[in-house]
Amino acid sequence: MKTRVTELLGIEYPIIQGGMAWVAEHNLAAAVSEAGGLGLIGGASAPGEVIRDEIRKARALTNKPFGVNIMLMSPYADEVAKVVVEEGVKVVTTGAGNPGKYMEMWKNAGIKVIPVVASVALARMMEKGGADAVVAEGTESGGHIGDQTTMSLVPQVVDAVSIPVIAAGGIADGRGIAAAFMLGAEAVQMGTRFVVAKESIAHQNYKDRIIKAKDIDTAVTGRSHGHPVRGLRNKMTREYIKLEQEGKSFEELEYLTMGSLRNAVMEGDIMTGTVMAGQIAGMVKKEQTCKEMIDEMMAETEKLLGRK
Ligand code: TUI
Repeated sequence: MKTRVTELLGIEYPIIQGGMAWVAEHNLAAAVSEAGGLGLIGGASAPGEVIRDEIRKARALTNKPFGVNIMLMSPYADEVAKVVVEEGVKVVTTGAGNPGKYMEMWKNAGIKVIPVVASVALARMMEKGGADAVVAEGTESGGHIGDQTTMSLVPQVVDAVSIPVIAAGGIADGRGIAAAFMLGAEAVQMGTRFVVAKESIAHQNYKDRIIKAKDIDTAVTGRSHGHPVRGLRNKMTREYIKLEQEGKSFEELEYLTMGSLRNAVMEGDIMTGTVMAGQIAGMVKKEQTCKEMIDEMMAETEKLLGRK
């Protein structure tokens, strides 16, 4: 299935794996790339040298292209932005901010730059700044989110820019991919489904919580202080939202989420940890290899789009 995105990135299938903090490490990224998609190493809040090591480990596992996601709220964003250049990474995606200040450095290094946006305004600004494509990410996504749904955001971004648009948020099977194509997207980015991949290092408790999730099981914390984060409901989200309703400040709430994503992903603490996942978790029902997931989804997509 060729699109401008598969051509731009030199990949077989129009599927990009989300740059999920803690989960998107070299094993998952290499497995997705080996299966014909684009794997990403999540820069998250890790120091530059940790990401350098991850890049080298991924390279040892695959000769296919992979990328790095740079989380712009990270205190190490500047460092990681340089490491990707030094290591000759071919694709960078960004999240949770405006990557404008790094654009020139990345473009000069020949890196394909794909910012994640949650609005038409930022998509337009990114196109002007030289972005090669954008990911339009709807509020159905897990983690840090914007306000608009994928269904309304994607076609509006498609109409506003001429660079290719990658849809994200609420997509976890061939029906979602086909629907995204109908909205004008030329690839999709998926996170939640890949969390439960066999190659994913997420703790079994985390995977099982996603597999058991129902449609209504996510909640959004942090709306009151402007950093909304979607995850699966648990003791932590209930407490957080209760305290937010009582008007507690970000500083007063911070203790609830310190190290909480790591605790959930690495230690399996799904009660008081942060179990980031998208609304589509209710549809993710089994652990498979990345190759099984991608082959199954592409067959379904091609059937629905009448291409096979
Ligand atoms: O970035 C994400 N998802 C994330 S980042 C993350 S790490 C984190 N951990 C704990 C608390 C908070 C964050 C977890 N999930 N997705 C991409 C994304 N970017 N979604 C929305 C945006 C976004 C939002 C506003 C991008 C730009 C923006 O405004 C930029 C500006 O300055 O105008």
